[in-house]
Formats: sequence, structure tokens, C-alpha cells
Amino acid sequence: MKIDTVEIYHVAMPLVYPFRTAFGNDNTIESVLVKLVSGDYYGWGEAASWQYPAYSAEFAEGQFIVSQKLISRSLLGKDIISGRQLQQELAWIKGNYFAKAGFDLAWWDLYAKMQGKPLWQVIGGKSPDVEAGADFGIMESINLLIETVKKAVAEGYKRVKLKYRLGWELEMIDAVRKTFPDLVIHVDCNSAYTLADVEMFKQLDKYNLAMIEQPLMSDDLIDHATLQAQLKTPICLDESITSPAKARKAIQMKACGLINIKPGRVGGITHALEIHDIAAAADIPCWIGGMLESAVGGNHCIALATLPNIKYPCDVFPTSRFYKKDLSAPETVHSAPSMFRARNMPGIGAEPDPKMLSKETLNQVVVKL
Ligand code: OSB
Ligand code: MG
Repeated sequence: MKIDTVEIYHVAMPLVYPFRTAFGNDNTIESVLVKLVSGDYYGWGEAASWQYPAYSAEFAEGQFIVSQKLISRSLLGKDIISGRQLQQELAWIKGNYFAKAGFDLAWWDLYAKMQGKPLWQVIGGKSPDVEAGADFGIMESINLLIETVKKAVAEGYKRVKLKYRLGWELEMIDAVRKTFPDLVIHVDCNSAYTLADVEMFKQLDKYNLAMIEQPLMSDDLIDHATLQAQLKTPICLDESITSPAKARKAIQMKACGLINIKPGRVGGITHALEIHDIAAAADIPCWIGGMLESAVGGNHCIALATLPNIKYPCDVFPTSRFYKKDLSAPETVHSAPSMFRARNMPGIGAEPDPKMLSKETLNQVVVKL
């Protein structure tokens, strides 16, 4: 379909409480929303690279400029018939995965709407029901963490992701494992460690964790392979997997046993599907991660989570956990304890609420031919 108009919104969404990770402390989530218009149809995409280049090299203000000045100009007026073609048109722009993802996601929403089908069916999902895990950032104290995990277990969550905090590692895992001997648990290190920490990671083997997520630097597959060779616990790569080629290489060199696929980090649905298939062929299970997007990005994640090789509860969340009111509507809610159901309407089934969008927009632009 021919892309007639592009609308881009750089937004800041205030969190109910600050989200703390090994790379920082955030009070608002900065995200970029993209609307692609083709004739009477439109689609929405969203990729949240956040305010600072701390999770990856991208950040929302830069993402907005790349989206406005480079990506829009590469797509406007062109007849884009596939996700693959969209990626080819953008291949001259290196990196900038989140920026590309905003457009790729919007294209898939638009495409599914034109077919009159829910996105999860268009991409080959097996059932609309997907399982979510619990995840809550770094806590102030181990006691508070244990109370929070108890609440999550009582709410029906079957797996819990613990954000690793420098200096707290084994003490924290020991306390949580003693309190919950059978719970499916994994840790997310957000690239905070190096091979100097091999001994600490080896100690984790006795806690029967489902995986260790992104222990080392994002651009370092070789060190991950070196670490994995010394551990029984599988490594799951998040930040390191930015493209289908990276996924292929990580698998080939045995750098991981699982992959967290985030549509924003890999440039969109098109590449998320390719990574899913590469991993499936190698018997590497995947799951879907998120960046606390509004319901637009959240529903793209839910659609991806319906794919057959998604074999671990995903990081999708009910809107109310992080936002007083979601920027997009309808808000994401559980369909059953710890479950979500992909929406049964054409496309992703969500779009920004105009009032909330204007309230939370920092910068916006409409690009036409
Ligand atoms: O590493 O998965 C991560 C959020 C922001 C940046 C990085 C990460 C995360 C999460 C989000 O873990 C989890 C969630 O959506 O609940
Ligand atoms: Mg992670």
C-alpha cells in the first residue's frame, strides 16, 4: 500500500512508581508513536527507546529525529507491499532499530487492518491466549522484594523475573529461593557484569534458575559464549540480539540457550518473526520482552507472543501496573490471572487516546509528500 502521510509523536508517560534497573532510575517512559496513513486506512506503531541511551545506544529524542528526517522520507509515497520490502527501503540507515520499529509495527497494523484480520492471525499465531510473567524492577530491600514476589504469586503469576542489582546478587537469590523453593525464577542483569564475575555466575547454578538474562555487555557475543560454556543455567540474550543475523551468530557460537525478542530492539515485527523462526529451527525457545510501552506497543508484543516458539511467560503487563491511565486505549488487562488475550479485531486493536496523546506529547510532526 502507498504511504500517504506519516505522523510521529515523541511522548513521556509518567510511571506510577520509578522503574529501577541496573542502568538507571526512570520516572517517565519516553516512547515514539508512529501513524502510517494509506488512503482510508491507517496503522499505529510504537517503540520506546527511553529518555537516555542506557538500555541501548538509542534514545527517544534521537529516535524522533531519525524517524522524521530519514525514515519518513524513505517511505513516503512508496507502495510498500511487505515487511521485508519496508526493511529493504530502510537498510541504508544503519542501526536505529527502535526508530525503524515504530514504522515496521505501524505497517503491520495497517496491513492487518486492510486484510480485515487480527495481527496475531496474520503473523501465524497459534492461539490468542498468552501467558505473562511478573517483573518489577530493583527493590529497595530484600524484604520488600520478597513481599512483592508473594503478592505476584498470590495473583497467579507462574514465573518471576528478578532484576539483578550490583552488590546484591547471591544474597538476594538465596533469600528468594529459600522462600519460594519451587517457583520458576530468572534474573535479568541488563548487561551489568563482565567475565571477571564468572565465579558469582557459577554459584547461581545451584539455585535452579530458568535462565540468566543478559549478564554481559550487549555487543559481546564471544564473552557470552565463554560464560555459557562454564554454566549449567542457560543464558538468555536480550540487549545483544538486535537483528536476525545476530540471533543466527549467537546460536551458532552457543552464546545462549534462549532469546528474549523485543520488537523495538530488533527493528520491528518483520525481524522479530525472522528471529523467532531462526531460533525455532535451532530448538532455542523464545519469549517476548517489552519496554513498558503503552497499549499500542503492548498489543504488538501480545500478538508476537502467540507464535509457536514462544515458550516462556512474556514481559507484557496490565496498564494499571505502571500507568495511572494508559496513553493508548483500550488499556491492557488480564483475561485470566497472568494471562492476556490478543484482541479479536483487525490489526492490533488499540490506538492512542487523543486526549492522553496530546497531554503526554513532547514533540510531534506530520510528514506528507
Ligand atoms: O531488560 O527486559 C529488560 C524494561 C526496560 C528496559 C529493559 C528491560 C525492561 C524490562 C521490562 O524488564 C519488563 C516489563 O515489561 O515488565
Ligand atoms: Mg532484559
